[in-house]
Amino acid sequence: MENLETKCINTWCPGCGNFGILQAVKLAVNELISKGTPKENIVIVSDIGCNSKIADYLNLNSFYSLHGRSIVTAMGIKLANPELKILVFLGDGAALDEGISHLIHAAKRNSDINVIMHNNRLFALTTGQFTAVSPKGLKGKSTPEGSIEEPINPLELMLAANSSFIARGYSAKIEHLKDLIVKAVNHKGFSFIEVMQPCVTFFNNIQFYNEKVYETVNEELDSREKALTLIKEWNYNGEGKIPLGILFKKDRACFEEEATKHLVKDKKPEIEKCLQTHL
Ligand SMILES: Cc1ncc(C[n+]2csc(CCOP(=O)(O)OP(=O)(O)O)c2C)c(N)n1
Ligand code: SF4
Repeated sequence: MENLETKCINTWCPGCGNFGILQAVKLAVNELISKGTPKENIVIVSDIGCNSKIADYLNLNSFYSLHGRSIVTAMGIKLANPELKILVFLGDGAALDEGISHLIHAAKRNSDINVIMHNNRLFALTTGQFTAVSPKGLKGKSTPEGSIEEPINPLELMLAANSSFIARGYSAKIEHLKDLIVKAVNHKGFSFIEVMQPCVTFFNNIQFYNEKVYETVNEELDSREKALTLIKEWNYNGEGKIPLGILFKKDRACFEEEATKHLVKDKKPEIEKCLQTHL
């Protein structure tokens, strides 16, 4: 096992779902390394929020970004070096409020990056403001009388944005989440994993998730209709069961290959000359 520990003191609240995600990532990274991915080719791009401290707790190459811009930062890194395997960690506030346009465009472009959204359904680091996925009625710092808005369904959004890999995991199902992460990294193209992550301090729904989640194996992965049926089983308010697993996967050309194939073929001598001049 590769030692991925760092010297950083962990400041997550005891019992936080982020611990399960960290453990799943460690297992996934170890599996990728044992199957031939060089450790130095695995890059963490993290955002801002409780979730993003994960970069501090993993002894891997990493870059701190913020407010959903982690997604475009990751796209830039991937474009510069397509050999890299990039894991982007961000919260629901960053992905679906502050940086929602970046998420949609990365999915639309099929950029070969892996977005892992820690969904605790509120802004946790800033002590509990509502986000686009907070249930109607959620009481918090910004909604003392309860949120009056219906939540959006982020997986439905990803399907509409043409994401080529859509999955949902749960922070308490570590082995299952590890498998999702490995499969997402091995998928060529954009991947989106939503991880249900209880915030024990501001929105403790561990019991709710334990009762609601179930693992599914979708036999028609490239069917948009099937994916939509699974995705709509839960409405983010309360009703319905919560399916976990890969809910949609359909291969198509990825952004980095499309964007660079002409460049590499036609412009390589020019680029090399330019580099020589400037070095
Ligand atoms: C420029 C700037 N604006 C606002 C903030 C405050 N801020 C810190 S983290 C955060 C959002 C965190 O929420 P989320 O993305 O859901 O992650 P979580 O903390 O729940 O893991 C915000 C708004 C900041 N640090 N910097
Ligand atoms: S505030 Fe919530 S999300 Fe942040 S570390 Fe504590 S339990 Fe986890």
